[in-house]
Amino acid sequence: PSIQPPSTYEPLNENTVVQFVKKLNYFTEDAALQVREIGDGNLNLVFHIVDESHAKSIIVKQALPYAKVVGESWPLTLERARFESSYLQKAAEYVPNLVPKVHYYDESLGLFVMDDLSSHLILRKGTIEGIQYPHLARDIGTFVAKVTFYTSDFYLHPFEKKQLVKQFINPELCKITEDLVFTDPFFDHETNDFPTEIREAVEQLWNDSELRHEVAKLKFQFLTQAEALLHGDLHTGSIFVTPESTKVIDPEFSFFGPIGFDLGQFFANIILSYLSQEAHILSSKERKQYQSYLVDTLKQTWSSFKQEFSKLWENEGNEVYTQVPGTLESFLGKVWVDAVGFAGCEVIRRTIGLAHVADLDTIQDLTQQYQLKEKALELGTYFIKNRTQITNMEQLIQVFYQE
Ligand code: SR1
Ligand code: MG
Repeated sequence: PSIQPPSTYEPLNENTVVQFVKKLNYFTEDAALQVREIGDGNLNLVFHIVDESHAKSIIVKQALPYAKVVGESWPLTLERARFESSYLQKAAEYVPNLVPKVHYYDESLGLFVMDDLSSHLILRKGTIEGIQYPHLARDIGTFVAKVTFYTSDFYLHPFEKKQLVKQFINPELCKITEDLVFTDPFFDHETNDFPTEIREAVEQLWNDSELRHEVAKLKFQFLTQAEALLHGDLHTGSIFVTPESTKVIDPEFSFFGPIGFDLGQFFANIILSYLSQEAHILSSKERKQYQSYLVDTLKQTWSSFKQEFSKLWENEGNEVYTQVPGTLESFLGKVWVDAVGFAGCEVIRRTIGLAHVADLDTIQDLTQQYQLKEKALELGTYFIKNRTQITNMEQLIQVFYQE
């Protein structure tokens, strides 16, 4: 279907964005503003606006009426600016220290204004450089636990929950995930992108009917299980970090879905970082240290999530079944199995689908890059097929961790 932006819509440029922010009275009238378009993602324009003399800065993020990564042939609704800013505002109710503050949202221009986080680094860049973030795991575990618990039926009145579900019906962005994460990589589809050298391994995956059946189950869970408000794209490019601070960004894919999806995407991207370190950190001693840090990050993320979610369930659960012994354990068991399966899908799609990760793609030694990509496909397949047998984090880690 063709999507027409409102007639008042225009994509801003470095001149018009300055005129726009001046009207918001965030900067003084006479401020000499410096502006740069810094968007390096797949979808939007991102302007960094600085008033050096008053040490003030801000970010303006504007949706384009198409996907930047592909071009105007892939139309996309501007409403994603609403999903993104509403999610950040919702998350700020529970974890204000873990998201940028939203200052302003403009529907007709498909944009919002938020805190400047340029003191932080994108986590994916940090992990490629081998930097450790001691608070990351606790922060992400807590983030997912709080945002999902407080937007679930375990906490909200069913009327309030359904009202919120309505607000976050996000069909277009969900469709991207349905296609790019759950469908295209498992078929010979034109959006796939992989070197011919690994074609045999990819064809093996396409011919694996057991794998496809399991992915089908995961896709239908994604389509139908409105457990809680999800970020929807929680990879390491959606997290800004310093060693002391974590900020989750880019929730334009937010919607009500299965909680394991956010955790699974995060796990998958940490695991892709683990695999690719073979090429990025050449000293084997330093590599092993960093890989062991990444493994600890996986363990602590899951344990923080579990601990925080359980605490909220016990102290603030409103649904009557939260009081029934065993219900929490069985729900957490479900979230775990889902997370392992979704992690498998994410590992595979980031290797052979449309949207890759720099962790693997920047590996200069192509023989090594292809070997690691094949390993990623094997791992992803194993997670998906064996997710009900991998009952805890120790077992998941054993699948790839060599001490
Ligand atoms: C067309 S968008 C491609 C990918 O970028 C986003 O960050 C999501 O991960 C999406 O799948
Ligand atoms: Mg994004």
